[in-house]
Amino acid sequence: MHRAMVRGLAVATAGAVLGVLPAAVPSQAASGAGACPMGYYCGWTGSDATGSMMKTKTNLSSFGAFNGKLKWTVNRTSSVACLYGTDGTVHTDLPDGTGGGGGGIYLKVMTSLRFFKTERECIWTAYGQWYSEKSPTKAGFGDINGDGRADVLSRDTAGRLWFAPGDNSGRLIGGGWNSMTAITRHGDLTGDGIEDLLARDTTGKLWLYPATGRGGFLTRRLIGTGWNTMSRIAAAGDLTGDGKNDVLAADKTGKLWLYPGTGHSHVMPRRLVGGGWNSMNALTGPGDLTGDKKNDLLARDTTGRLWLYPGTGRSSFGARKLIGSGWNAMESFVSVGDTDGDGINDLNTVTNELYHGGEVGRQLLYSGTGRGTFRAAKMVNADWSELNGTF
Ligand SMILES: [Ca+2]
Ligand SMILES: [Ca+2]
Ligand SMILES: [Ca+2]
Ligand SMILES: [Ca+2]
Repeated sequence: MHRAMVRGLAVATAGAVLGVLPAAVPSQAASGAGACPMGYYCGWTGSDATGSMMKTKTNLSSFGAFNGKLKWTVNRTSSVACLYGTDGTVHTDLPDGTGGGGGGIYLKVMTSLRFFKTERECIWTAYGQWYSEKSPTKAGFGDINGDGRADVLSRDTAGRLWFAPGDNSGRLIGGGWNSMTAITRHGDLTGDGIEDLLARDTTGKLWLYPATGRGGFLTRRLIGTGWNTMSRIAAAGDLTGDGKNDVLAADKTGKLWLYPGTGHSHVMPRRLVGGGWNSMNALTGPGDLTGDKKNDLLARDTTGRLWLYPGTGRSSFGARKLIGSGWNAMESFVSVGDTDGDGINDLNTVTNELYHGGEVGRQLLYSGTGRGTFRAAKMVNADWSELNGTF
């Protein structure tokens, strides 16, 4: 399947990713797309897979004799093929399986190719580039490796989970995370003072991944089963006032439940917070936003309004306050504490197609005032599209 990369891609990056790679070697004349073996990317000098055929299963720094001559291609690999042109054009070509293939005027300038697991790697890193200032106060949560900078976890469309420590770099945590139907953070649940990770798999098991404090995770522990009855799972730090971090979950009937953490990788019997939470389609725990040192909750309703639920520190929330409307233009909420270095918790978001008429994948910073409000959004990065979740 051919897809043009759009959304304002930085064309100038194309040259930077190319190293010294073997050039294409012409193959024998072929009479159709079927001549392209499985596992290969093939190109032809004629339309509809006619003329001379080139094939490759490795990156090519040059198409050699086929530079500027291709009229038709098929991708029989299991990778995304990224084609780069002399004019800076980048074209992504998804795997075609046994069928597909296609051509277009864009092929006229294409001279090199690289294979990746995800589309966004044609021009970007596999993870969203994340920068955070060192916070003068202990983040409480948001800082997985304990260096004072809030960290972000980024899942790519191939299911790899990446650790982004806040200096625009990223490190692979591991693969297979697309089997998780919910991922949330916010707090140490094991009692070692290091922030951990929670994830629900497709069978409804809720897993705790104890963090090492160095950006990695230890062998997971089962928290419980039956969590498929929950439409949303969130954590907001300690809500009960005992200093141990807790878990929140809204079930499919709209009840919001609080699972008090024991601080020993378990949760205690749940308590009902309230009903009617079916009107909310996002929950996120930003820490204390109101300045009373009690953790709060943000919830977005189905009309796009964002509500602040101030925590009482006694397993409940006070009267909610409206933050504003239009928040349905957010794909993800990233609540990782203070990220601009003033010691006050902030909110970061990633935009979807509703933002400014289609500006997908913008990472916005809403700097907290510490009084339950945010300053106007600042766009920090424009390259957070085509991810499968940011946590
Ligand atoms: Ca950190
Ligand atoms: Ca821990
Ligand atoms: Ca508060
Ligand atoms: Ca801040």
